[in-house]
Amino acid sequence: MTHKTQVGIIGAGPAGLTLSLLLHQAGIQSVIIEYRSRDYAESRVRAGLLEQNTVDLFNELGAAERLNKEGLQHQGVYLSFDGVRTRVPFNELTGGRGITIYGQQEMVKDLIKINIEREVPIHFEATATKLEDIDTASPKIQYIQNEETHVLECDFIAGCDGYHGISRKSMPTGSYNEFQKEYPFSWLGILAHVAPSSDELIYAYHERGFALHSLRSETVSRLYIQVDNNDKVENWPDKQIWDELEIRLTDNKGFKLNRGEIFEKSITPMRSFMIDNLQYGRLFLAGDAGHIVPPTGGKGLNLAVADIKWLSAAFIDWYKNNKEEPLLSYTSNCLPRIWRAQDFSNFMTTLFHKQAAQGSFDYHLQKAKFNYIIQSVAQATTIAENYVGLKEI
Ligand code: RFL
Ligand code: PHB
Repeated sequence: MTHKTQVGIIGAGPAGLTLSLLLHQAGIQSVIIEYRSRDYAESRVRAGLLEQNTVDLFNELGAAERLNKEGLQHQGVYLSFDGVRTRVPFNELTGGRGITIYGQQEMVKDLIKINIEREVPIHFEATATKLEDIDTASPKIQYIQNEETHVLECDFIAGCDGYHGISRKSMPTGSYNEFQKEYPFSWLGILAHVAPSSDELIYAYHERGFALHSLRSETVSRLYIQVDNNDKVENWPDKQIWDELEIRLTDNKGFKLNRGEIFEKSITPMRSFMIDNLQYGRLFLAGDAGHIVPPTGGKGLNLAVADIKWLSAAFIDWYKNNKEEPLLSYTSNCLPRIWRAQDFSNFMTTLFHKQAAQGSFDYHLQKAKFNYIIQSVAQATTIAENYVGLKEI
């Protein structure tokens, strides 16, 4: 079957679902093709940290009712190194800005519900298999659903299909350069039915490796520990995870870890990935399809939403004002912000992970960087403004 729309969107992650709502608000049609089932997309556990800009956009879209009710607002973050803990107060250092903790899967649930209420078509369990004619005015997405091949003809294709999707791979060789950094460690992340042991997030360097204390609600905690790249979830019985978290998070401020039932456990590799061109012809990439940051800065989802802000504005200008320039400037408008987040994510990753022998030259450099946060308001402000997200994106 062949059908038509104005913007064909591949992927019902935060990027694709936000784009469709912004286009709908402007009276522009779109169709989303999503490989996974609705149930799977709504239960995939990932991010939790939303920047102010992201929350503001969901409010503008009328998609923040539950986020405003259930999201947890934080005005600071704890950073700890070898058990010495400091706090970076965002509100003091950034003129009242902060972050909101709200699970990505909750946000995806909200966005899917609102898309469906607004009658935006989402085809679940539909796999985009081929992009055709992307350098013409009538690009096409070939996809398979229920073992049948379909074609979606569009004016534009938005590749919001994540790192493993087909959009980036459909851009011709030579149309972009790739930059990549693989880190020699991964995160073992858990969700547990237990009250958070801290009112704000804690990022901790310990000689046994990094640990992060995050949370989802008054009764659910989200915690991570650094593990080796080839480690397996099966190697980590629950008690061992709690013991390790306790060792790594213990500090000079009397931290006490609450333990509870672990109901989710997974290992995520740490990678930085970047390309220097997000457009080829009528195909535009947004979110993880075009860039990956290690999760230490909490930036991936926020970058995806910020890309979409630019992309939707450019589509709207094209349809409403007959202007092509914003579409042609999409890449150059996005890249500086993405590189800034790449740098911050790499900074946080190298500062808090165990990479060098305890007491070595590189260890002392890490520690000096941490001490500088305590010594210098300028350095603490640099961290605060990057962490909450720069206002101008
Ligand atoms: P997604 O969410 O990967 O969505 C892409 C969608 O495309 C679908 N797809 C296809 N559909 C049709 N045909 C095909 N051929 C397809 N190929 C793929 C997929 O099924 C999927 O539904 O990309 P998007 O929208 O760009 O969103 C990016 C974010 O998901 C990601 O950056 C964040 O989760 C990163 N991240 C964090 N970001 C933050 O801003 N704050 C955080 O606190 C944060 N913590 C994290 C994170 C990511 C983590 N992991 C698991 C990688 C913590 C972790 C542990
Ligand atoms: C999370 O809550 O899942 C989270 C928070 C901060 C990060 C990464 C993940 O830097």
